[in-house]
Amino acid sequence: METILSRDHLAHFPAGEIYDGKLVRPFECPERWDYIVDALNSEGFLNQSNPNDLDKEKLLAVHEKKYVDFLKTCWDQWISSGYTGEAIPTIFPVRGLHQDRIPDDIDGKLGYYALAAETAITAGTWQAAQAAAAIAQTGQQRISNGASEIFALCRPPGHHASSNQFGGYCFLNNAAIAAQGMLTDGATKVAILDIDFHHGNGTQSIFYDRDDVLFVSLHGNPKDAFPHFLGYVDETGEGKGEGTNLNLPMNRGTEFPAWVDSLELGLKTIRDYRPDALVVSLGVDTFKDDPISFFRLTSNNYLTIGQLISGLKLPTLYVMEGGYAVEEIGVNTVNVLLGHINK
Ligand code: 7XA
Ligand code: ZN
Repeated sequence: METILSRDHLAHFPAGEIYDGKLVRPFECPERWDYIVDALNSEGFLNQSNPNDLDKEKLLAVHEKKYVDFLKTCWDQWISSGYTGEAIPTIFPVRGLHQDRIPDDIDGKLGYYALAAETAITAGTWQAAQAAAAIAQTGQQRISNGASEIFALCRPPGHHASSNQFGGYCFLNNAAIAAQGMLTDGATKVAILDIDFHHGNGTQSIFYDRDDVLFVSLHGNPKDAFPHFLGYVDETGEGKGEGTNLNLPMNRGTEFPAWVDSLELGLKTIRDYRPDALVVSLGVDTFKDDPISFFRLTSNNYLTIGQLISGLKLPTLYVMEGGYAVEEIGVNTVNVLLGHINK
C-alpha cells in the first residue's frame, strides 16, 4: 500500500491547548507523525510519496472561499493587531448573538470561524493544513486512477472542519476533500467511514443534504464526548440526503466486541449503498490508553478492523485523523493497514 506524506506538517506545532483549565502542550503534536512513519518503515510500507500541489478549485468545492481566506490571513492579522501569543478563539456567536455577521477584528473573526477553543492557529498552520489537504487529494487521485488502497498520512487532521469552521485540531476537511474529489473525477457514489473516536461533525455537515456521499461514523456518545453538539442517532440526513447519514455513538468503556458490532452495521450499510469507493477517516484514539478518549480497543483489534474493511472490496483511501497515545499510534495505525492487505 502506498503512503502519501509530507514533512510540511512540521510547520504546525502550537505550544498551547486549553485543557483542564490550563494551557497544556497540545495532544495533537508532531511526534505522532514520526511514530507512524517509524511503524510504516518497520512493517515494510516503504512506498512513500510526497503529494502533488493542492488543486485550489477542488478545495473550494468543499470549503467556503471566505473561510479559506480567513485561514490564509489569520496569523498575519493576529500579529498585526499587536498580539504576541498563539491565535486562540475566546468569543463565539452563541445563542442570543448574531450568527451571520463576520467581524473585522481578528478576535471576533476567530470566534466566528471556530468550533471550539482548544485549537490554536500559529505562523505555520496554513502551510501544514494545505499540505494535509494535498496529501488527501493526491491519495484520492491515485484511487481515481485505479489504485486499490492508499494511506494518506494527514496532519493536522480534518474531520471536525466544516465548510467554514475549524476546531478539534482540524482546519481543512481532508476526508471530505478526497470524497468530493472522487466524485469530481468520475465516481457516482462515495462512502465515508469515520472510525475516529470523535464524531466527524465537519464531514457530516458538509454532506448532510447530499445523496452521493454516505457518511457512517462510530464514535463516543456526544453526551459525554467532544464535539458534544452533533453525532446523535437521529441525525440521518436531510432533503435528498435523508438516509445517507448513520451515527453509531457508543458509551464510556466500550470494548471491542460491542464496537465491532457497530462496525459490522456500518459496513452493511455501506455495502447496501453500493458506493464506487470508500474513504476511511482513520483515528486510533479508540485505543484503551488514549489520554482524551474512553473506548477500550487494543493494538491487535486494529488488525481485525483493517481485515473487516477490506472485506468491502472497495477502492479505499485511508485518511489519518486522531490518536494521542503517541507511543502506540504507529503500531495501531499500521495494524489497520496490515489487516487491510491481509498480512
Ligand atoms: O477526532 N478528533 C480529535 O481527535 C480531537 C478532539 C479534540 C478534543 C478536545 C477536547 N477538549
Ligand atoms: Zn478523534
